[in-house]
Amino acid sequence: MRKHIYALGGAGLLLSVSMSAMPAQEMTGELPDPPEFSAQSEPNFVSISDILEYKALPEYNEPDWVTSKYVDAGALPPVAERLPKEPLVYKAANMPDGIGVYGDTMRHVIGGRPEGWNYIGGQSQGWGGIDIGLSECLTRTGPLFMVKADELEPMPNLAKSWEWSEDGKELTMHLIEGAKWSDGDPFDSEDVMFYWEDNVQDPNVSAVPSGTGTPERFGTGTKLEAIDAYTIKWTFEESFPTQYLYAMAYDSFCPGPSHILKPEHPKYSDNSYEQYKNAFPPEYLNIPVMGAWVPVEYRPDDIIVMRRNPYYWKVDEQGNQLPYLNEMHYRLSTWADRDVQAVAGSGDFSNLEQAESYVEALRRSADDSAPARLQFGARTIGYALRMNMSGNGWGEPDAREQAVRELNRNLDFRKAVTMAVDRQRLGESLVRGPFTAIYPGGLYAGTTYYDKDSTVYYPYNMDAANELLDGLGLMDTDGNGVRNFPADTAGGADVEITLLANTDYATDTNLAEGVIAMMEPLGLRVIANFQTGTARDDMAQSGQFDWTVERQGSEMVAVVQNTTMLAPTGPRTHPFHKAGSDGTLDLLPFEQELTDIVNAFISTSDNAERAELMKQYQQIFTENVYSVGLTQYPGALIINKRFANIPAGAPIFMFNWAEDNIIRERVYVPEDQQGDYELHPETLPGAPGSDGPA
Ligand code: BQZ
Repeated sequence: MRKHIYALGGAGLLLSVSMSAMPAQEMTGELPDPPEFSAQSEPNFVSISDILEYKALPEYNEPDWVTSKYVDAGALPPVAERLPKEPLVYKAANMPDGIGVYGDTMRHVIGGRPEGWNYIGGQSQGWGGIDIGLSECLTRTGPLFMVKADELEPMPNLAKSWEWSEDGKELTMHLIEGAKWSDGDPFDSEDVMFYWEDNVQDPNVSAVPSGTGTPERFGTGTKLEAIDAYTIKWTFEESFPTQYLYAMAYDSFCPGPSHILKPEHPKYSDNSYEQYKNAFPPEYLNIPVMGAWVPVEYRPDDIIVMRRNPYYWKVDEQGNQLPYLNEMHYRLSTWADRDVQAVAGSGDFSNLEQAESYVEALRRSADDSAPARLQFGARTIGYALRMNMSGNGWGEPDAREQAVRELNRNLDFRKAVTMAVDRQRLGESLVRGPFTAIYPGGLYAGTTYYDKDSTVYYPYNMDAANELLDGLGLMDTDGNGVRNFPADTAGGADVEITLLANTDYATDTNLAEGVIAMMEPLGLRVIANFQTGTARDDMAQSGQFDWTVERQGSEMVAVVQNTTMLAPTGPRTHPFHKAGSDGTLDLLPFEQELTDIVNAFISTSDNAERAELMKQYQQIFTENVYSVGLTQYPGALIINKRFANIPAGAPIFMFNWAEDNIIRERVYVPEDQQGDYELHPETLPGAPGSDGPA
């Protein structure tokens, strides 16, 4: 039975000092092992050189209709002239089903909506693989799930090779030579420098839509310069910070078409930053891309159709220009509908990531006649309750919000919250069975750098939780069942906390509602602030929240991807602690320790040292309840059975999402299984005769 210590007068809230009567060790407990759940298939581990190389081939091919309707008609140069000197060549031996054939479509269903095509200006295209397909980046990491652990390094992509200086402080990168944007304009270092100088370095340009394209992602003080059209040089403060090669992949270093974007940028026009960001609305078709498919049709709330890029700079070993698939659909629906349509066969692809859909998806896919195969991977989907840890103004808090942040910054408060969460019940509320696991926060169990002995777990314990809040002087002074701030804080009002969550996913809101309910016996009134995807993302990135419940990024799964986001290593890098209005980060001592560990991890290439640093990271993170882990479970790739070249063991989420991991440009449909799904057959983006409006 919980006792209330009624108000002893206006005792100030000693927010920075833990006052718990219960010794810390009594609150921790043995972390239960996750229920046994083995991934259904394992990758065939290879070297990067087994996957691809860059070389000139004796001849090149393209779909016959491109030759007859476009090249022979003089609308396009011959394919050999549309390709770089040494295209990126995918090796047949690494293609699960070998060299493919042209034709057919991949019908995606997505829950996001396109804001426009200015990805590097901060716009989202609706996620679900659209931006991944459009935005080719200097390096690539999605397919790294199939690369041998001892050879792990980002794959070359637009940067085809690189070498470090003797002292490891300079990295010279060689760009692919002669590649072109989908409108024929040359790709070169001008595109790279426009992205770096006028987007990443310009604080007025919102970082790429996921908020990750900020200077600190590449190290404090890092410089980048163009040596010539196809050579760039990075200069770092650290020695051999190979980590930053991961940041040069999606989503943080994917240059845009400077020949189209630069004239709209405020530095080169009379445009405002808002006008620059919105200069290419979804209706603007045939935006030049380096990706395999180009947007040719947009019907609001209905569909985005993309057609093959005639200048795509990748081929197979027989010289066939990729992609094999002529068309991409992105049906504008909901994320839950993506699962339903993929299982039913009216869609082709889904990342089964909402645990509520698992049982039905498994049931529907169990039948031999089911149109799609469902393949579970490791537990790489995880949710946490994250608290706004800024005490100096990030997101411009009012008095109540500031008082909540001061609570967030108090360890006893975070311990009380974490011990009020019944994780077993939370996981079972999503799906019963061997899927969900108790997740205490920090790095995910089962991934490379995880160490259970370094993981501190505070089991469900309502009595201890209430005792901690009593000890913080948060009393229910008006007897309405909700604790109050002390009289000298937020006017002694009820402790009300807003909880931001993404309504695009049932899982996000279900977990948020579970947390809200579990805070009631703790005397905290948590109020739902549920927003749709883009609005939620914008509010989270700009600090307009007290707490969020959200699915975490690849930094918790892969560690080497988005590493700088593991701690507040820069003013704008961390998901729930960015700099205040004065540009400074008011880190708590343990946050500074985490930041120092992450920076040390980035600065060393010694694997044993990196493993040790991540154990320290996990210990400090979980001991201090940096975020309140909730649940963790495996995702499953649902893909229509007609597609070939789907790599074994492709996770839906690890270094990136499956839309990147499966290497869609190599995926094909055998001729005898091709569907009649193309909406603009035998057309090219923007070229004369194409359906897509110019
Ligand atoms: C996968 C992914 C491909 C973003 C998005 C979405 C945004 C976040 C996150 C996922 C969607 C799908 O995730 O849920 O399965 O297809 O697109 O980009 O959640 O709201 O901001 O980080 O990737």
